[in-house]
Amino acid sequence: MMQMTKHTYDAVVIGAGFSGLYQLHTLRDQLNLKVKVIETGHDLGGTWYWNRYPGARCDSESHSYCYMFSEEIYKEWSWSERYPGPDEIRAYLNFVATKLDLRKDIQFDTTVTSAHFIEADNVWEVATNTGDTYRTTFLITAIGCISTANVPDIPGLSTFKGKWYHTGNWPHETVSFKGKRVGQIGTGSTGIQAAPVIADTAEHLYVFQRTPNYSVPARNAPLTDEFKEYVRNNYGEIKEVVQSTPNGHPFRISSTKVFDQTEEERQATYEAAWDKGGLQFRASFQDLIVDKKANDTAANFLKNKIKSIVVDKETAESLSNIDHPYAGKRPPIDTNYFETFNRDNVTLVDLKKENIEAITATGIQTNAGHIELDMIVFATGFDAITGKFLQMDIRGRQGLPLSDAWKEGPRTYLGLQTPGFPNLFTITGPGSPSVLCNMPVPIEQHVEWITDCIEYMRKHNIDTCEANQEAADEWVDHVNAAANATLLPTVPHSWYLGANVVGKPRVFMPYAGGMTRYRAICEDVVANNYNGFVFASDGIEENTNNRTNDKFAAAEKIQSPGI
Ligand code: N01
Repeated sequence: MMQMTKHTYDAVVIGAGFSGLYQLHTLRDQLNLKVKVIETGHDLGGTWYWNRYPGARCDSESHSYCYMFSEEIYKEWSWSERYPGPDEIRAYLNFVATKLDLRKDIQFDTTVTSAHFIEADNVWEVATNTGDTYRTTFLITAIGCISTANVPDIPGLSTFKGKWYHTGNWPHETVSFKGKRVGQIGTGSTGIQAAPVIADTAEHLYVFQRTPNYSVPARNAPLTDEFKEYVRNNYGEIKEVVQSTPNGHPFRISSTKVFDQTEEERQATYEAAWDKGGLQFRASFQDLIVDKKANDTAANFLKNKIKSIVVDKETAESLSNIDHPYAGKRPPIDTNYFETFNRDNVTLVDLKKENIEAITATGIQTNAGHIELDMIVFATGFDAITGKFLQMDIRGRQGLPLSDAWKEGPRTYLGLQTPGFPNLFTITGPGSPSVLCNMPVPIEQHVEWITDCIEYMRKHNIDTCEANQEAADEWVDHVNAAANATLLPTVPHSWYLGANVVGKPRVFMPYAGGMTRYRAICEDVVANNYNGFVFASDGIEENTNNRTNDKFAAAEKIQSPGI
C-alpha cells in the first residue's frame, strides 16, 4: 500500500524550471517561508529537461535567456553560443541552483495529481503520485506553457513496429537515425529545428507537412570573446532593454512602418535582417503584426527566399504555399531547414495534397500510397498553456474544478489568478504575455509580483488573496481586444488559440498587449490597493476596491504588440 505522508508548508511550487527555481529563491530566501518545489522530472530544467530532441535550441539569444535579478549571477555565467541548446541551459540552471542552494528544497520524480482548497482552514491540500500530501497556504504553479506533449490520434500508432518519439518527451540516451527511414510529422518551430539534424544521418527522412511555415535563419555561432566581454560589462544596459521592450528580447522593435520606406529600401531592410538572422526579423518594422498589407511584404520576401533556396520546383511550391501572415504563428528560426530539402535523402510529403490515413506496422499510409518507415518523430506540438493545469485535479472554493472554471477557455486576472481559487498563483498563466515574450523576462516579473503580494499579505495578516470575478472578466475582454488588435487571431490553426488540440476551446490565450504595458498594469494594480484582488482575513474582506483600473481598457491603442 502507498504510504501517505503529510507535510505542512507556507508555499508549494509546482515545477523546477526557470520560474520554479526563482520562486523558491524569493519565497525562501527573501521572505523566510517554508517552501517545497515538486517536480515530475528526475532533475531540474523544466522545458529543457524534456526537450532534448535533435537540433533543439532556444530561439532567444543566450545573453537575454537568463535571470537578470542578480548582477553577480549574470556576470559569473558565460554563454558559449548565440542561442543556447538544452545542455547548456540545464548547466546554467544547475549553476544557479548550486549557487543559491536550491536543490535541497526540490522533490524530484514526483507529480502533483491533485490540489484542493480547504475552505475551513484556508489551505491547499496537494497530493502527489508518490502518496505524499502537502498542506500549504500558497500554491504556485511554475509549470511552463509548452509542457504537455500532443501526440495526434492517428489510427494504428499502437501497431507500428518501429520506434516512435515525441520531440517534447525525448529520451535522454542518444537516438541514432543511422540507416533508418524516418518519418517526421510537424513543421513548427521544433520540426524545423529537428529535420536538418535528422537528415544528416538518416537513410531517408520524410517530412510530413500539414501547414507550411516561414522561417528565418538563426545564424547561430559561437560567441566571440569580444561579445562575451560586452555582455559582462553591460549588464545594466541589457537588462534595461529586455525589460523595456514589448517582447523581452535584447533588441528594439523598429519605429519605422513598412510603407514609410520605398520598395527598394524595404528589400534592403529585409535583406539585412535575413543576414543578421533570428527573431529580430520580426522587429524590422513596427506594424508587421498589426497590418496585413505591411505583413504581406515580409511574407512575400520570405516566400521568395524559400523559392530561391529549394531547387525542386514542386517542393519549393509546397514549402512556400503559406496561408497565414508572417509571425501570425510563432515564427521559427532555423539552421539549414529549407536547404535540407535539396538533399537526396529528404522528401517532403505535402499533406495539402495527400492525407495521412493511418499508421501501419511498417510505416504511414496516405491516400497516395504507403511510406515504409523504421521510426516516426512527432514534432506535433503541445496542449499549450492550459494542458498541464487540466491534467491535475485542481479544485477551488466549494470544490469547483479548474476544468469547470475554464470550460469555455481559461479566465484569469492578469494571468496570475483565477476567481474561486484563493492563494493559487499561476506564473506565466493564460492571459499573461508568456509565450509572446522572451520567457525569462515575464517569469521574473511574475515571480517578483507574487513575492511582493505574499509579503504584503503577511505584513497585513491577510489570509487569502483571490481574483475578483469582475476584474477577471474585464481582463479576459482586454486579452481578446489586445489579440484582435493584431493579426495573430486570424490564423485558424494556431496553438495560441488552442486550435491544435481536438476539443480544446478556441480562445486566444497569451496577452498580446506587450510586456511593458503588462508590467505597468501590474504595478498600477498594486499601487491601487491590489485593485481587482480580494484580500480577506478570518473570512472578512479587507479591501473592497475591486474595480480594475481603466489603463487596459484602451486596447485600440495597441500598435506594437508583445512580440
Ligand atoms: O509545435 P507547433 P512545436 N498531422 O504546434 C503539425 C516553442 N518552441 O513543437 O500547423 C500532421 O508549433 C502542425 O501542423 P498545423 C515555440 O513557442 C520554442 O513546433 O497545426 N501535422 C505543426 O506543423 C513553439 O511555437 C523553441 O497544421 C500535425 C506541428 O505539427 C512551440 O514550442 C523551439 C498534426 C506542430 O507545431 C511549439 O512548437 C521549439 C497532425 N495530426 C519550440 N498535428 C525555442 O527555441 C500537429 N501537426 C524556445
